[in-house]
Amino acid sequence: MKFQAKDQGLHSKQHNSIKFIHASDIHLGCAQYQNEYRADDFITAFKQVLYLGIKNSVDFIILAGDVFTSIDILPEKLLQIIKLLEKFHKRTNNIIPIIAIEGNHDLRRYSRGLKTERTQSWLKLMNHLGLMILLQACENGDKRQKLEFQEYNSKSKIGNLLKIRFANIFGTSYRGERPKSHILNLYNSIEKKEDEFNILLQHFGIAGQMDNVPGLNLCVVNKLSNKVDYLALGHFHLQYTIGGWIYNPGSTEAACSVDNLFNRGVFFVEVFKDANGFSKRVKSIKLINREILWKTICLPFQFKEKNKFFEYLLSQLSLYLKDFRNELKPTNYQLPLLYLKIIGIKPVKTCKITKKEIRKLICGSFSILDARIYFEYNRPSKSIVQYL
Ligand SMILES: [Mn+2]
Repeated sequence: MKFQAKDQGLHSKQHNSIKFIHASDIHLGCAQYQNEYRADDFITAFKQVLYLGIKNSVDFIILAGDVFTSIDILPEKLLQIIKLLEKFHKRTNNIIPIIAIEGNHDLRRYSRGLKTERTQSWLKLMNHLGLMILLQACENGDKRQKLEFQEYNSKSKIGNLLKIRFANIFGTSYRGERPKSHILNLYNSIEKKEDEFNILLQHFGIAGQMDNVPGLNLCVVNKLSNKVDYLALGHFHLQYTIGGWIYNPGSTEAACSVDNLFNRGVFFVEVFKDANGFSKRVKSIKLINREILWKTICLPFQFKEKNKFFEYLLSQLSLYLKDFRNELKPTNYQLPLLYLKIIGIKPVKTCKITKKEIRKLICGSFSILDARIYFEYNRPSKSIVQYL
């Protein structure tokens, strides 16, 4: 596999420009709500990332961690991902490397409730197979040792720095909530040359970008701006950019229900080099994700019979879902996923209504992919402005 992007008609003819796609938090293998089609949505989003790479004739694609959602994945899904990557490299003559780092989800230690001895990840397998380039430090077992960037060796498949034309791509794995010292280590280890464009791949969030989610202090991270031209982040699932050099694209599919409320996508970046230095153009591209519906139903009185409750539920939903009666295939992203909140007066206990039953009833009555049910009884409907 050739890592040096050669001009084969696919890349831009200008050697003074570099193009790349920056994506993050793909969460491959996510089997959300135990729905197989939903699991495929995450692979479909990844497919779109790869397609954008081809369409824009990029020099490389960078993935800033959480490429896989956990170490548990069904063989069928893994095979699907491997085949997708093989097809991508074949179609592009191996000239668009996919460069990744491990996020906290890639490095999960738990497998089916059991804690594994050491951290392991599917990205190490992808790296071994030559389907992705995993930027990681060589394992020397001594974490106190100074961080050193070593150029990726295509034979040993080891290294944490990849050079592509005038771009240097540095990357390290996620290892817990980063202390300030990590930024200092990065600062001391990264070499900055005037005529080279430094990209740093990291999996952490910046404090203040998401409510109630801890992150690194911007003042600390800002120190890197002398050494780094483009800080490619992942971790927070919503999109943000800071100071014209820090970029976080957000998750490619909604890995949890709140992700649906965030602005998310991928970045298409073009870097131009001229006598005055570098200039860049960063475009945020939205991906096509599964249609999501939010609905709140308020129970106006106490239901005493299950059948009456179900009748009411269906009549309320049919007003809302009447347009979704046409038969769409589950693979079609327009077939929606429904988030249903039931509020108002709780039916009597003897009704024994379960979420499982409601889900079955709704999925059997309307053209939807799946339904998630939340009971929030006995709250005044007025106070509920929006879901979540
Ligand atoms: Mn994530």
